Amino acid sequence: MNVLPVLYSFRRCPYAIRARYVIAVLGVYVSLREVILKSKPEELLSLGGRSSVPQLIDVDGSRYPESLDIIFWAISRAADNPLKDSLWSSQVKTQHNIKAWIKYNDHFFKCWLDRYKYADRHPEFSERYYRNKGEVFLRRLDARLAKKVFLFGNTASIADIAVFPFVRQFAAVDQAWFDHSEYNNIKTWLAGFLESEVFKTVVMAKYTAWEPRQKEILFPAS
Ligand SMILES: N[C@@H](CCC(=O)N[C@@H](CS)C(=O)NCC(=O)O)C(=O)O
Repeated sequence: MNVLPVLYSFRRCPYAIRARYVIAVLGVYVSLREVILKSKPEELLSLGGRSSVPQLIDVDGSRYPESLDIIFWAISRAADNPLKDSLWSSQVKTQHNIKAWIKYNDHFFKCWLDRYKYADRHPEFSERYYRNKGEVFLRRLDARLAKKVFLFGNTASIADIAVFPFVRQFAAVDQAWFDHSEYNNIKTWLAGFLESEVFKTVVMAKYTAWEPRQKEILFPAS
């Protein structure tokens, strides 16, 4: 049995980034295992079923195979941290809307992001076509951020944290285009995350691929 919950993670994966971000800001400790997707460790594969990252295995063996499961797990472990109330509203209507934004990201935006990023693998349409499709999401996000600093008010919710790693990728496909785009509210919002200490030094800290007998990596590192 592990002393700490184990988080299988991959540094650049947007799903893993959002899980690590919530874990980091809530200060819930896990043992981080960096995974190379092309050579996943036997310990992850032998769990059976899906072997995507992030995945969390709690000390009692409970398994959380999706980034959102991990985010809610972290919130449930942070009972004494007042920050959890701004990340996840206690109001049912807001909870519903937070989930709707995450769904919109995961099931609509992500699909066009992948095509935009790898337009050469989807030659049916041009890179610009895929970018235009993704901009439908960006326009809505920007309009929302014109009214509030974050999606649900003046503090970040899990919707912001779940979405920003994907917008980061979209922006990076053609950084010059993004920098000159009209999405000024998104630029400010995104920079707030990317330039934060927690993102730069904790969430995106680099680790070598995990090996079974190595020393445990405590995350978030103090
Ligand atoms: N719905 C999953 C998606 C996770 C996912 O697709 N992760 C990618 C890396 S970014 C992955 O593990 N790909 C390799 C695989 O699926 O085996 C979540 O929210 O955690």
